Amino acid sequence: MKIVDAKVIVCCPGRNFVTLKLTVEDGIYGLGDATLNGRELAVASYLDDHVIPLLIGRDARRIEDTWHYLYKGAYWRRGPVTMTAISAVDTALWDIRAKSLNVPLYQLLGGASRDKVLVYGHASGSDMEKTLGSFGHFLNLGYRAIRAQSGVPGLKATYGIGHGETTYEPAVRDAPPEDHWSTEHYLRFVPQLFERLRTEFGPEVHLLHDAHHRLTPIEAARLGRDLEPFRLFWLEDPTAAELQPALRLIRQHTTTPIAIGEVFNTIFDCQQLIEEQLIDFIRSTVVHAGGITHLRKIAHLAEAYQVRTGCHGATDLSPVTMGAALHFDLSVHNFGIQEYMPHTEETDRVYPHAYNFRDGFMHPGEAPGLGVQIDEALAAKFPYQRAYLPINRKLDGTLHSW
Ligand code: CS2
Ligand code: MG
Repeated sequence: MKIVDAKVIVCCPGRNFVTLKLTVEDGIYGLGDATLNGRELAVASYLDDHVIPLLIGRDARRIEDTWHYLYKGAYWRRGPVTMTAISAVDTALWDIRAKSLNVPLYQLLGGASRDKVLVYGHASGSDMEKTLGSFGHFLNLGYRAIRAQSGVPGLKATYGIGHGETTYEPAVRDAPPEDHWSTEHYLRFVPQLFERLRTEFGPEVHLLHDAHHRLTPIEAARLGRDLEPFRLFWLEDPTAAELQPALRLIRQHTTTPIAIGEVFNTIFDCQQLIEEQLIDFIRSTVVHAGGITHLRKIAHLAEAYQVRTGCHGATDLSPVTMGAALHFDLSVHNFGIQEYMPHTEETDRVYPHAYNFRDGFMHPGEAPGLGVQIDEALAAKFPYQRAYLPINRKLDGTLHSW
């Protein structure tokens, strides 16, 4: 089953996506997402200039071997560009293999461990009242788990807030916009928000929140403690986790569950967090953490330590990642929850897919492979447009994590 063709498709149906399409001798093709928000063309070049020449003629069934061929063969290890490129190849190979056997991918991953995949939606608003309104809207849509992000009094703009009715889409054309930040304002406000959410919406709904790497460990410990009465499902990225031992300090002070890992790209980025049980959920997903092959290794390590998965699923990951993640979620034993932000209608038309949402749960569908296709003619009508994530400064102008 030789790979005979490989191409990188870059398109912008509302936001930029990079997709790898691999085709084998008998015409079967597989897709892999290669999107790295704000740095898309670096991965496109990595694939076009360095990886694709190595793939033509290789046996598409040798998925594990190809992973090591690209990882060890590069000599230079890890990093988001390399690992996103490897992820795309790996995902496309799994897609091809499952299609060639005429089964949905999850059947090759040990089969279904559950009937459906719990997902969380994204409530947000520029102030407390609007966030409560948005939260009620998500409950009406059937979500059982909802992340809440709100504008903070005293700050002009902050992370995670949608504009009007539109889905939250952080990338902005041309130059990166600047947000402003005050940890003091934020730490005063967030517990009030969650107190209101619990009071108005009761004890059943799962509440989630993302601090987006902005707190020091001791500030994060305080926030976790202040949120304990409201029983969060998780507090995400309370602090930047390049420094894994920092999580020890947070753990000593709070029982609020912690989720980390959307920016990680290998098992080595979360090994200490998992082995010391410093987190409760690992957020890494298919596109940035080495594809299905590597993400399963992360999940298996986590299983031994009772850490559950909670894959990243923002709209800057294409429907190809969403499809792949849902097969992974359905099959892996220690699944926790899946993030879900529906894509724009144009994106869904470019990437027709079998996955579906009902009553707060999703399913990858029964189509062979990932169950996600690409309409290349339509994709060509949406050319790439350079875009950046915002940057963030403290009120005195110091650059801070966004
Ligand atoms: C986020 C993302 O979904 C999340 O939890 O933190 O929105 C993240 O900011 C983007 O994926 C960055 O590209
Ligand atoms: Mg996040």
